[in-house]
Amino acid sequence: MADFFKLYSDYYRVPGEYTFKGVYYASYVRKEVLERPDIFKIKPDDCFVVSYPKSGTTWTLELAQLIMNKGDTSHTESAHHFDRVPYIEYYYPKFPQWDGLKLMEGLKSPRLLKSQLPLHLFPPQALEMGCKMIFVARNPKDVAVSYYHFYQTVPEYGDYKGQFSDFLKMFMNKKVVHGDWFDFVLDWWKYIKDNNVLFLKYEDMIKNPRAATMKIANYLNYDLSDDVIDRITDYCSFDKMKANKVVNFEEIEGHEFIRKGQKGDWRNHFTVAESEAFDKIYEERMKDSGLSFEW
Ligand code: PPS
Repeated sequence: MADFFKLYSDYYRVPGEYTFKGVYYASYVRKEVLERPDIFKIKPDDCFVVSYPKSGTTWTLELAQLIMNKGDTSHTESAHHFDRVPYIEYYYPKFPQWDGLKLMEGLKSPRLLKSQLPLHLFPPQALEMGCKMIFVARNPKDVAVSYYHFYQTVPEYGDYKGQFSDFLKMFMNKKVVHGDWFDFVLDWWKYIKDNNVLFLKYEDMIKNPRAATMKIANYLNYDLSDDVIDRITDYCSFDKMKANKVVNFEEIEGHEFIRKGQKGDWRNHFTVAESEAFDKIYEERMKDSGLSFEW
């Protein structure tokens, strides 16, 4: 079954590809910060939302930011999501305004920050300082599907036009940007279990979005009224986020960043054989972790 996802040597390469300490990256992940994480001037009251791509990061960040603003939407409405929430390792010349390092330096504390760095490349000073951290994870089949659509629309990944089956092979062979989902989630999971990290699953958030808002508010120590919790939850509902021009990427033609927002879209993409082969690898990789996901 290992050969099922065999990758051919002519698989798709992202612009400026490089591999750093076992993780595959495109040029938009600034190599300098991987080599020198001390460049980040972390503050003890920084709060991070950490995730593997396509796991519900943007949703979680919007919820957290509104909670930190006690439900006041004026700040959230005032600028694009990427202007308000630095993605700390991001730098892409086409969008210089979203330079993560520069943006985080200009923010007032307490800062809300996004990172998709694996544990071994995450700035260690943030862990030592005990910065607040919300980790959001999603079942890897839906992550692969969401990521496939993202690859086709975002300039950072070049001009990708592959089939899903080819993308899945790259996903299973650590050749998508940010590397292997299993390595990423399982490494972080070991840390999360022993530390004060809020761990959220995308599937739980979909099932009970209000509970997710409550969990984030409690974790960040914001005592908000039921009415404010309801308003924040509603403001960040899928339909409202999809229609929200400062979250969805209206300015990039053809880009559907807030796409489908469902559990189980993988059923529309995986063949039965792919799903069975994936399940075997999933069982093998996840066994003994105590972590499981709903499909
Ligand atoms: S990224 O690019 O890594 O930051 O993407 P990320 O934000 O982690 O994940 C994008 C997926 O999350 C879905 N999404 C939502 N689902 C439900 N409710 C809300 N409010 C919501 N906001 C974003 C988004 O549609 C992507 O999933 P797919 O499956 O592609 O629709």
